[in-house]
Amino acid sequence: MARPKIALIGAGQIGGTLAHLVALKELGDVVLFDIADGTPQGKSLDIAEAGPSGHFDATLKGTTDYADIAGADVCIVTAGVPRKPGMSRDDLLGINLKVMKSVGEGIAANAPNAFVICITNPLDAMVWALREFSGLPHEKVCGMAGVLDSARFRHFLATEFEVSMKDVTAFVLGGHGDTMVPLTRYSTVAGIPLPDLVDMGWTTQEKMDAIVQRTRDGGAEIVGLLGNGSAFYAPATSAIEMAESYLKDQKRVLPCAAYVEGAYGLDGFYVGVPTVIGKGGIERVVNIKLSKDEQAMFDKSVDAVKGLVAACKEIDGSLS
Ligand code: A3D
Repeated sequence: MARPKIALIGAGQIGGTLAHLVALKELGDVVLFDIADGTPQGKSLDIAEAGPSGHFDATLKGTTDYADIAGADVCIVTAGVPRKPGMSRDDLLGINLKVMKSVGEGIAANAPNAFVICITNPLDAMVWALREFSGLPHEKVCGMAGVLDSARFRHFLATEFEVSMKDVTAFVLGGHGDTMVPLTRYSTVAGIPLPDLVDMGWTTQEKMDAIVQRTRDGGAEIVGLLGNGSAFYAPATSAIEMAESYLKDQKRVLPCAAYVEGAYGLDGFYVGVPTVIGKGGIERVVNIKLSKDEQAMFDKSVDAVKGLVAACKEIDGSLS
C-alpha cells in the first residue's frame, strides 16, 4: 500500500521540524514546499540523510512548485512570518493574509481532498481565510492551537505537582491569543479536577492562577527568550498529533480551531473548541456546558477573533 503523502507548506522552523517528525514517526512521505528556493530542498535532503541512522523509511522532496503536492492526504500550513519580540500575533495579519491566499489556491488546485491543518498566525483568522481561499469543506480545514496551548498548560501543571505529564489532562477553549480560556474544572490529574487539587492542598489558588496566566502568555515567553522567532518544537509536535489522528482514524478528542455551527451559540465560525479528529476530518465538535463566567470569557475570545476576521475582509474585498 502506498504511504500517505504529507505536504508541508512552509519550510521554516516549524516546517522543518514537522518534516523531521513525520519521517521519524514514519507517518508517510513528505513534500516540503516553500517560496525560498533552496530551503525546502536543503532541509529535505538533510532529513533524508538522517534516515539510515534514524532507522526510518520515508521519501522527502523539497520544492517550490505546487504541482508536487498533488494528491496530498494531509497539508500542514506554516507559510508566512512569525512574531518578533514586542509583536502580537495580530500584527502579522496583513502579510500572512496574502500568504493564505496563495496557499489556499495552491491546495485547491493540487490537493483538494487533503485534511488541512493551519498553524500560521493569527491562527483563528488565518484558518478562516485559508478555508475561504481554498473552498475546501469546513470539516477538512482546521487550525492547530488548542493542542499546543493545553500541552503548555499540562507541562506547567505536571511540573507544579511533580507528576508525569502523561497523567495530566488540560482543557483550553477559545481563540489562540491573550483571550484563550483554560478551563480548570475540566483539567485533571488522573481524573481529579484542578479545583479539587487546590482543596486537597496540592497547590494554592494563587499558584493555579499564575499557571493559567503563564499558559496564556506561553507563546510570548518563548518569543522573548529566542529573540528572533517563535516556538517551533512544541507547535510541530502538536500538529503531528492532529495529523496522526486523521491518518490513522484514531478519533482523538483534541482541541483545535474548528468551524463551529450551532454549538457554543456560534453560527458558522472558526474558534478553538474540543473536537473529534478521524478519517472524516473534524468529525464532531464537543459541545460542553459552560458556566456563566466561562461563557463570558469564551464570548470575549470569540469577539477578539471576530475583530480579526472583519479586518481580513477589509484588507481583501474578495472575502465575503
Ligand atoms: P519561519 O521559520 O519564518 O517559516 C515560515 C516559512 O514560510 C519561511 O520559510 C518562508 O520562506 C515561508 N513562506 C513565506 N511566504 C510563503 C508563501 N507565500 N508560500 C510558501 N512559503 C512561504 O516561521 P515559523 O515556522 O517559526 O512559524 C510559521 C508560522 O507559524 C508563523 O506565522 C508563526 O506565527 C506561526 N506559529 C503558530 C503557532 C500556533 O500555535 C498557532 C505557534 C508558533 C508559530
